[in-house]
Amino acid sequence: MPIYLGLDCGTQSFNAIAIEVEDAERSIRLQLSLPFDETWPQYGTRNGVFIGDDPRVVSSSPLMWAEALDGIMERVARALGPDLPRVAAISGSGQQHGSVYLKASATGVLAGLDGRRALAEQVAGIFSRQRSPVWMDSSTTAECAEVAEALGGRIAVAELTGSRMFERFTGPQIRRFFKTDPEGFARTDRIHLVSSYLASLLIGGHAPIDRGDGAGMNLMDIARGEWAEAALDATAPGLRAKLAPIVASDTVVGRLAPYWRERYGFPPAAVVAWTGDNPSSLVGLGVVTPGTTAISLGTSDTVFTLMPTLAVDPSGAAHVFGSPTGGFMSLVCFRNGSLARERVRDAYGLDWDGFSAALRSTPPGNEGRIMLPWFEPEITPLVLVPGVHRYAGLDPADGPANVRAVVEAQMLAMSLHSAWATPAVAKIHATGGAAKNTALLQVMADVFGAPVHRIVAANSACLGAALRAFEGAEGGVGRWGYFTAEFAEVRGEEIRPEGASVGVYARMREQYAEYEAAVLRAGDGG
Ligand code: XUL
Repeated sequence: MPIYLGLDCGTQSFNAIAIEVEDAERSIRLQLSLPFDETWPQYGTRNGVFIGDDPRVVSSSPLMWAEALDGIMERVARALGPDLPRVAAISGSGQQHGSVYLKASATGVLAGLDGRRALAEQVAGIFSRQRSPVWMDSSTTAECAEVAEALGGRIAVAELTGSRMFERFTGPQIRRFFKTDPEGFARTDRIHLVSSYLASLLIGGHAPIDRGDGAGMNLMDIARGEWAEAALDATAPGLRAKLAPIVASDTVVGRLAPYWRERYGFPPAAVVAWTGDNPSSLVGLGVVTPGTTAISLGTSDTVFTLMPTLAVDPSGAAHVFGSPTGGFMSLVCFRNGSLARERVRDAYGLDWDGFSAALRSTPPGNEGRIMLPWFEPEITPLVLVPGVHRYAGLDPADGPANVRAVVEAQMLAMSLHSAWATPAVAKIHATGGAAKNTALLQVMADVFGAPVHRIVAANSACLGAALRAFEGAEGGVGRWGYFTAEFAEVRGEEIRPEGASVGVYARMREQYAEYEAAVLRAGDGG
């Protein structure tokens, strides 16, 4: 039975999931997770990154990622033992937006990797920039403004690239490198994303960038899936020549280089294009048919929707990336997620059971009482100065009413600010810590007017990579729905919307939008 390997270079750890798939049989064969700080302490990262003297500058080590790839492949080989020759295909996901800068000598080094010597030792000299900027970097505000200005403003950039200029996106990061270290930029022959860099190490040559991750750069024409010349020109001179071509996410970009056979005994498995962790998660969460949306309830809450046709957030708050299944995906992020829920829980001295009981003891719609839950600055809508606003007699002393108010506010905001992403939500896959809470998922089902399924996915990006390895190598287009749901471990019964509550929330959403608009207009929110 063939084995498909998914790798994931996250922010804090390098991960692997191997699945076995044949006809009706499918199972997870192996799961590994190696935290960078503990496994490779010699690099001195904290939570996988370096924070600069200026805390807006956040980077990691591309050499550490190479060593981690080597280390995880070694452990995978050991764990699979005599079954190693059954590895048919490999794909991966990388933290989005991060970039790796290589000298011209990299091409020869990649092509000549020697199985007798460790990977990191061989690639140590190929970088024209020792540190890779990562998604946590927010130091490029000036560069964002410069490129936006050249391209006709923030909404024009969003229409062209899928997102307005964001500090962490690769284009502004490249521009900052060009401005602050022009010699380093001139020495750079090739700029990779974390995803395409790691794929390059696997195939022993420069791998292309996939449409999913390419959309996180502010450099790709999102509609055409090709480099946007105007964005390249506005970013840095001669950039086009330093970038790999863009390919569809299910492209086989090569085969495992001889290095991996010589060193660990891997077969020449197909390598399917790596993508970003968010597109990969979309698949790992089983969002493979239009109308399905995933909602991840974590530190921040995130809404991911699969979009067969392109739509762009008119407010400029959200992102559009390429979907690995073809088409597009929206990503809308809300910073006041579990943090806001915890603040309310703690304010009334509750535990999570008490929080759920409070939700159950209050009526859907909260008798018209509404909260704007900006305990921290908010991403969607953009709120720079935090503030919690209460309306229609919501009494700060009334614990249960405030519990319901924060949950309803979050669900209403998610529904309101993801409504531009089409098609309408027909089914929700809920994941993340708070998805355990059935009373909360009932509010979700009622606000969205759609059934909710709870998904247990320990590492959805990594699982997505394994599923993509299968799909890309076996040409399994159309078979996604056939097995993703089983791997994504749909747990528990479906939580169905209740008709009367759906109507209550449809009216409440209008009211919520009015309150929100009034605060934003008044500038209280920043
Ligand atoms: C998305 C983003 C993060 C990174 C790291 O835009 O910045 O989700 O992909 O996970």
